[in-house]
Amino acid sequence: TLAILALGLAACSGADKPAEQKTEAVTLSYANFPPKITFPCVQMERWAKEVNARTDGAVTVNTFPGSTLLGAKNMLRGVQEGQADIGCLSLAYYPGVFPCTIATNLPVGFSSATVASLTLWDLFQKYKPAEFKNLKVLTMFTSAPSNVMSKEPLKSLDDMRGVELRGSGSLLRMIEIMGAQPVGMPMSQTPEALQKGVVKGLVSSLEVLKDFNFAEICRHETITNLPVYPFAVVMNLDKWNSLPESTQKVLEDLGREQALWTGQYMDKHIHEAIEWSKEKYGINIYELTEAEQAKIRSKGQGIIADWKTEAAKAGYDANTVLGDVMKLKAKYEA
Ligand code: 3IO
Repeated sequence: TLAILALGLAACSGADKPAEQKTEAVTLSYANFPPKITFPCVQMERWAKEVNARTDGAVTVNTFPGSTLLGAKNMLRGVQEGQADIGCLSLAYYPGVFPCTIATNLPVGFSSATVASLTLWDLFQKYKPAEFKNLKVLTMFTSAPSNVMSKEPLKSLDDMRGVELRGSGSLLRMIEIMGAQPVGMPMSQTPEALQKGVVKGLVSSLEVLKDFNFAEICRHETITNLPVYPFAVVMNLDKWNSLPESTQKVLEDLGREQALWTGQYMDKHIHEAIEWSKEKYGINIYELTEAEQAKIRSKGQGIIADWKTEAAKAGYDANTVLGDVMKLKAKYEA
């Protein structure tokens, strides 16, 4: 009876490994471009903690927020070349590089970061697009729908005419459509550009009012429900291939969960940030008229048409990809 019991225990703990042979310890570096308190870094810390716990301490993740290891624009190459093991990419900062997954940056009217993040993750899983070749995608998520934050009140499209607004990706075209002056730069350069007056406002999700203290300088917010910004967390492929199978499984099992966690964190944090900004700075919030919103939506169709051309050139069946985005969006909004 004892022998049978011992065999059973051995099988449960993995019979091919002696019990004392633990998974080899590994330390991974994880680079991020914005400051530590912002949502890409909050999700990074959560991921690092979960990975350490779920590997029973075998994997330690050293995090580098605030562009201390890699910045917004050299993140992709830095991870490909192994300067960091893991990096957090804002896909809109790399025009033309991610023709498939950038579909989630189109003006399709996502209602939340949770819906958009799960849509992006599922889209990636379906297509496994070549745009991420030589990388392991660990998780993906998005910001919440983008709105205008500005120094002066921009209550109408008339008010926006010629006003320099910072954005990236499709948001640059949306800024142009609204009649404002688009200025492209990563989020990490925006505090300085606002300070210096190079831009009069920005277009992104509203939690930055609190996390970058933009509410102090941008007291006026115009609700526009513009596109979300998609992100990918990627690992150097050689590093991935060097990891034990058991560790790889932990990381793979965390991918979708982390996308959901981050979307939910963002959606909740937006509300906190708006309340905080109202109390601390008395920010003003404006809505465009229905006619102005309809005009923006209608002109946004041109961005979708141009994306289709680009995606087709890259070898994708653009109508099917966009159809998948719309189907997933409807599924997660239900
Ligand atoms: C973003 C990027 C860094 C820190 C906080 C943020 N909130 C929303 C974004 C989206 C983005 O990449 C951008 O450039 O607006």
